[in-house]
Amino acid sequence: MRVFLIHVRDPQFYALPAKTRAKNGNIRIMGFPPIGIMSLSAVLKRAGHECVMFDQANPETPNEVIIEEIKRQRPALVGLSFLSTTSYPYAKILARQIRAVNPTVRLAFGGVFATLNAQLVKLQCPEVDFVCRGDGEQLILDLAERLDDPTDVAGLTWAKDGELVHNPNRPMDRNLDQWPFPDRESLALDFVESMPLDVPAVLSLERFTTMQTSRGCPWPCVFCDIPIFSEGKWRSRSAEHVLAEFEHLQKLGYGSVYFVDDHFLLQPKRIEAICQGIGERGVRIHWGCEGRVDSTAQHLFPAMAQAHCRTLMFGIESGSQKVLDRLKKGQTLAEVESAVTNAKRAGIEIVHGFFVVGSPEETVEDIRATFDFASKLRLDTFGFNRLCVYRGTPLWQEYRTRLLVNDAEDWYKYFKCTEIDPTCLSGEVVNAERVAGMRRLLRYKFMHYPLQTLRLLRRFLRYMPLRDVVYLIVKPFLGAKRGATKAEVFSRAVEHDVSKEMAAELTKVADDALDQVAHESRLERSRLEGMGNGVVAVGGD
Ligand code: B12
Ligand code: SF4
Repeated sequence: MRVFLIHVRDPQFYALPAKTRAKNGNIRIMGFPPIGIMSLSAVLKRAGHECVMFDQANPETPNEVIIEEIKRQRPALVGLSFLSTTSYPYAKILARQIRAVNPTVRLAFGGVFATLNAQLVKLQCPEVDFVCRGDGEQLILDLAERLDDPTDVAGLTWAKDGELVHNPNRPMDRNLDQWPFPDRESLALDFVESMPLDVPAVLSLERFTTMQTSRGCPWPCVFCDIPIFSEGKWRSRSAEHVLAEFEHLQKLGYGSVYFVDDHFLLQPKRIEAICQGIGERGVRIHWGCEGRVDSTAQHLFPAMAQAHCRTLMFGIESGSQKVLDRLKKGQTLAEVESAVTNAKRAGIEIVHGFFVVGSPEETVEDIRATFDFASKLRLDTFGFNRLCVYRGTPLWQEYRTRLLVNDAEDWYKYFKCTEIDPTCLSGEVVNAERVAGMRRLLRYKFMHYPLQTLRLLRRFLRYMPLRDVVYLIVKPFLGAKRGATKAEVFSRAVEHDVSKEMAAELTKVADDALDQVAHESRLERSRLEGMGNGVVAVGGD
């Protein structure tokens, strides 16, 4: 069977060095590869199906081109994969455009957002035949076998005789080693490693990809839907399987890898075996991962550094214990300090902290405490995002009870907490504190950790023009927001605030206005391409 798989992105979440091509002729994109569809493609191909992938980060395959290909190649099934609330409007538009030209092709949605909102999505998008929930590997194989009567396909939400059918959940499969490595070589794209896109810096121009070595997280942080998506379980691939993938990637010429695991640092024995294997097998790939600060694997940070772990990212969230407790983060400030110190002592080159501001019950003093705390930590990089809420998280559930959101009307929207929660500070105050806090933090870093800061800047300078690095540093001191500058870097993420706002607004647009928005965004895209500054779109998390 011929299957098309499309990774639907909102254009805010990648950057495109438009004029650069890799040695193999591929277009180079700064962002994460679409590992979801790459995983499914490998599974389908192994089972003898034909699979064609499209990533919407590729400027050469906008909706119109994909639709032409559907008309030409007539796949039996088209799977649309998207991650989050913000890409759902784009997925809807594409699904409608496909349905308009082909009334019979089977359309399927999958990914975290679709999983957590399956029945509502199916009702809102009748043109989509199937909403696929949870892991997709076995599901897509089963679906391909039973396109005409998917009654027995677990994990599927569909309609029969006009009635919604919600098949039972698929039991969680712990054997992740059974699946082939993702199909990374079938898209005409190469990816460039950057910091997570809210830190607008290119770290390495080596061929970059992502890997998933484990799935899920059992903690109860109120703003996160992973525990619900993963049914509170953590599952992992064996060290042996991970090492075999590393060797495979090295042969293909990859130089850097980021793990998209929700919590890599969970099982010390597995980490130890991976690090040991990397040394024994001569794997030279640089890698990065995320984990909790209360990990019991911290004695392995030196082994990780030795095994080429260059980047370690912690969800620190706040410098106020009160706020951490409100967010049910289950960690203490002391744990944060010791994890960051241990990671730096171990020689991990870049230790990153994710923070949020604008949390419920957070005061101005709490925000200031957060920036002061971040200043004193030996972090190399940091991101301070406004806390957002979306359906599927415990916080959304709380807001429902408090009548701050209406599940029936708001389920596909996402909100900054400051917009809807009266226990939050206003958006203006949070933003003003954030700008002031960043200034203080940068000043502190330059004065107290000059060597660490200079080393990092040197690293950025290897891959970014000087003027862009300078802009990155002085931006927090400039005050008022500026529009896009000519001096944009590989990543225009320094400018991404405005586009992010626009993407968030799009989640609130009524269905019938979406097509107009899509048209405008195409025009905007052409405008950016025409600017010729080497960058088409931007990202941020
Ligand atoms: C890496 C990542 C990113 C990367 C981008 C990744 C990319 N490919 O472009 C970056 C940093 C850019 C990013 C950005 C954002 N992210 Co993010 N991201 C993740 C993360 C950590 C991993 C995703 C991943 O690669 N998974 C691995 C692959 C293998 O899994 P998968 O894609 O889910 O696919 C599997 C199944 O879902 C299924 N499947 C998927 N598609 C399909 C299709 C069909 C037809 C079928 C049958 C099955 C199927 O099969 C696959 C294999 O089992 C997830 C957390 C998570 N655990 O999912 C958050 C997550 C998806 N992100 C999230 C959010 C909120 C965002 C942002 C909106 C953040 C922000 N406020 O700015 C943006 C928006 C991005 C966008 N819309 O494009 C939320 C989504 C929550 C929600 N309900 O909306 C998550 C769940 C994290 C969280 N708890 O907060 N993100
Ligand atoms: S924020 Fe991190 S630690 Fe908390 S539940 Fe989500 S993945 Fe787990």
